[in-house]
Amino acid sequence: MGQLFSKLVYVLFGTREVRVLVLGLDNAGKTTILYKLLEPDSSLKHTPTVGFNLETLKVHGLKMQCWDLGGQDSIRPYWRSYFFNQEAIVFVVDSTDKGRMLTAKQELHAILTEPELQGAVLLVLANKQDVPDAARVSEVSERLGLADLERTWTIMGTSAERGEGLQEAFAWLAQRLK
Ligand SMILES: Nc1nc2c(ncn2[C@@H]2O[C@H](COP(=O)(O)OP(=O)(O)OP(=O)(O)O)[C@@H](O)[C@H]2O)c(=O)[nH]1
Ligand SMILES: [Mg+2]
Repeated sequence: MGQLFSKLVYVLFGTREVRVLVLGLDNAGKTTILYKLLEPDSSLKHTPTVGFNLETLKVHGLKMQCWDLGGQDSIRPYWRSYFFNQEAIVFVVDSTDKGRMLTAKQELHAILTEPELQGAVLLVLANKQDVPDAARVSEVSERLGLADLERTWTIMGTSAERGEGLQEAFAWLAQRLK
């Protein structure tokens, strides 16, 4: 119903608002990504998110209401409280954290089985590509088992620290959601 209303507003007024979940393990860079997109010149260091941050990004005429949830182990069980009416998932991975790539895979695949998120577009961000020994995008894709996913998805490399790859990634998302 919410999505239908949003699409009707778009047809009538030319602006559409969508809800976007920003998920991933703690320390992946979710909050840094969100605020770098909002304020490209900022180099703020963020403390771990307890609860969530909610910010609206305007990308290609689309208003993205971004729900950036804390990724700590103890907080992850609460993610599902936010799944209602979300049209996209941005799943952020710390490409330097090879020891927790399997955990990231398990969390991602658990989310993707949620009935409320069946229609959601998936954007995976292999973040921290500025770090020399970070896993490359193809390796992250393989380790997360993305190849066989049956939904609209892509994976892109980003560096939130440098602000690289973020505009392109969210532009891809906007195009898919329009
Ligand atoms: N080198 C590098 N460091 C990054 C990058 N993105 C984020 N960081 C750092 O990674 C740490 C965690 O970033 P956050 O944005 O707080 O991570 P988060 O995913 O929001 O973490 P939680 O809120 O605990 O779930 C911070 O010290 C950031 O400065 C990046 O692209 N490159
Ligand atoms: Mg955070």
